[in-house]
Amino acid sequence: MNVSDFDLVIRGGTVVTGTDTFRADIGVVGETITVVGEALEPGGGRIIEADGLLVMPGGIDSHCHIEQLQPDGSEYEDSFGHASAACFAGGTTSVITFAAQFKGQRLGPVLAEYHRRAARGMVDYSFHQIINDPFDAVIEQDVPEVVAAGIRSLKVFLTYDDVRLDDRQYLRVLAAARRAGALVTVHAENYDAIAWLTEALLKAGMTAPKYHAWSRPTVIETEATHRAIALAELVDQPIQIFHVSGPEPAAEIARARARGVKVWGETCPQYLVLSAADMDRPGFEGAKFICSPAPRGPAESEGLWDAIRAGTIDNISSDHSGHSFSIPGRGKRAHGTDVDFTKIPNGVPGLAARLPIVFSEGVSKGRIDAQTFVRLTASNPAKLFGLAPRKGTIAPGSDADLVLWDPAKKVTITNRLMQHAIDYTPYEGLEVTGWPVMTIARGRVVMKDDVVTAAPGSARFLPREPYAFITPRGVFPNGFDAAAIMI
Ligand code: DUC
Ligand code: ZN
Ligand code: ZN
Repeated sequence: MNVSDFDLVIRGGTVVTGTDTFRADIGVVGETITVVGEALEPGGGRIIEADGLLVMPGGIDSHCHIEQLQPDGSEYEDSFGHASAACFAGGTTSVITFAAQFKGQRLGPVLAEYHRRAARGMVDYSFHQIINDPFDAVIEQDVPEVVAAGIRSLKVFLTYDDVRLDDRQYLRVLAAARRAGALVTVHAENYDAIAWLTEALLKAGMTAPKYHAWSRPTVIETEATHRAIALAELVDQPIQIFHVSGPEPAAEIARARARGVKVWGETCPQYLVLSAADMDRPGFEGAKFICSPAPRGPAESEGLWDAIRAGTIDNISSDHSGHSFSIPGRGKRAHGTDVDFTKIPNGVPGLAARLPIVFSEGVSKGRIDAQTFVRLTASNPAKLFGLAPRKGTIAPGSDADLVLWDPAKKVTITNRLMQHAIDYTPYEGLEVTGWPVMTIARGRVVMKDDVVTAAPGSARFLPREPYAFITPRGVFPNGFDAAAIMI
């Protein structure tokens, strides 16, 4: 019997971390786990009985768009408050979202604005700094300053009008990241190929939502993935490829990793359970499923599970994008419904659905074990983005971010359960086995039985210190470090 002044003891659960599964009690003082042991007694604090439940680290969603401004002046519709509720509903306790630079902007004021927004929420947060315009002052002054302020990841788009970088600009960002000590995350699709195919589709009158997938087949993602990795290899700069949609782009990552390149791959639930056929639903319904890369099909989803088991894909984020469906003039209907697929905003909401879908499709269906689930959804993103060991594990000294999980509970996903501000979920009607019954964020119970209780403004910024995981290898194709010379 270990009697102590715990504020909270979680008793009798099966603790699952990224490396171990064992029965233990967890003692929490304030916001922090202090003991993982046996027969803990709180000595006056609260006891939560977790018999029959899995006790796992709170999820980390390292790719989600929240209150993010768009080049056309619109905004992703979920506020940080609503997004926080959705996170807690689905067992997620930390997010890495985005601070988006547009043409001509310096990074300091951009980052300050996103800090103001995120601080109003409840979920702990960091940002990837999006670089859309790598002009001299941004590269020379702003990137080092932003990274020193704890934002240790940059994000670039290789496609999309107004935000995409050409190869020369991408090289410049890679080199700046290398000098500053940051990871680069990449949206990898071929801009010119998409533009060319899109023009042809529109000329042929092929304008319905399903042709979104035709405008960006896998090969244009595979090519851009290859190129993103090759240029990162040239600079010797670690990168993560966002939202890998199938085994072919994943194979590019696997080949590079096999020769030692520091490249990591992420996928999202939409590539595991949705398909191009969803964009062919009647009328405007297909718009609900438009996202980029486009969902492929069951064979590609199975191929992604192979890549997950092989370790090529080691992180599953939501790519949560809040575009409402039914409100005229907003979200998916921003330009009306009688429009070609290029006028429909990209992205699907998924903060709350992420963990249940990955657990159900992965663990409950026998594709992965529970430890792999924890690695994919919490401990790997924590390591890759410099949040470990504070986040992503269950150990003395770590934040008391926990999700209590009923592995047998069967739930049919509905939009009401998602608790975001968006009026639909692309996963409506999906049956899952395994569901979060309680979420604890820094020692506070923030969700119990689908009821979220957390105070607006209780979010905390997670500054990220330099960390060894993303140290470049010091290997250049011909031994010449161009990044040290080219500003
Ligand atoms: N694709 C992105 O690259 N960003 C947000 C939404 C999407 O589908
Ligand atoms: Zn993207
Ligand atoms: Zn995204």
